[in-house]
Amino acid sequence: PGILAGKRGLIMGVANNRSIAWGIAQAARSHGAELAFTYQGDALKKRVEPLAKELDAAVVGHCDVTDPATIDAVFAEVEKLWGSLDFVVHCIAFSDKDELTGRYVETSEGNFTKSLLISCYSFTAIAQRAEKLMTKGGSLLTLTYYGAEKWMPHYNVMGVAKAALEASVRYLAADLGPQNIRVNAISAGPIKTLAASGIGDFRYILKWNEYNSPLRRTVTTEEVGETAAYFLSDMSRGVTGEILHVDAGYHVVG
Ligand code: 0WD
Repeated sequence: PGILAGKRGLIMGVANNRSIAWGIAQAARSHGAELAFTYQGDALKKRVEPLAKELDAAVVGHCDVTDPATIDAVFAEVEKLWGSLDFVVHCIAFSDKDELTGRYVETSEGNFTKSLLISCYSFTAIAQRAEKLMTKGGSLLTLTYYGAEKWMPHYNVMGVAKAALEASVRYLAADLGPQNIRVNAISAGPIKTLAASGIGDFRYILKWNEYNSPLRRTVTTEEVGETAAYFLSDMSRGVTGEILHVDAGYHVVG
């Protein structure tokens, strides 16, 4: 049996088949997990439903993390479906494209608040709901980026949001550890997805990583997915509060 056999998990943040969440879902399924997906809005529903079907997964409804009632609704659906939960994968981030270019100092209060709410607080909001269903322990996983640790061109308010997200991984790990709920993040190297296409000069960033990372290439959603499977499984049972780079080693360089 696979390392995730018998485990049931919720995948949040699939937009299409290039999403990191989709790479994680495929890996989790290949290792034996049973999955449920959320989608954000009707446009994505049409994309997510056929993808879910490919992995024999349930679709538990619309979730826009700026609307707490929709978070409650999808967790209520999960409870109805399974009664308990073993893992949640949070692959959700947003910032106004106009502020993912040029100078961070120009960030507006409105976009700052929205970016932090969607890209950082939502993970805590999800942890609050997941805790109640993780009666036998569990694993919460989020996605971050090197721009949390170092200045990166154009990443701007997302870098600030990811720094806060990484700090919240540590605080959540301490709070939920006594219930054997582990909280970790993968810091992924740049991958061409819908969200990434909003970042200024993204193609240049991809090339830069290709030329300069120790492995002299970028990473794939499959590779992020395999590392995610480790975090979601009991193979990582002694690991919490960790931020692991899956970035072809770029973090040792820049
Ligand atoms: O290079 C990259 N692509 C990296 C991405 C490197 C390192 C980290 N990441 C992170 C992102 O910051 C994000 O946290 O990985 C996570 C997943 O992003 P992705 O796979 O790159 O992007 P995408 O396929 O676009 O999925 C992000 C999804 C949204 O898609 P769009 O593009 O439609 O905004 O986040 C979801 C949505 O499905 N999302 C929301 N979900 C619920 N409520 C919301 C919201 N308000 N806003 C965005």
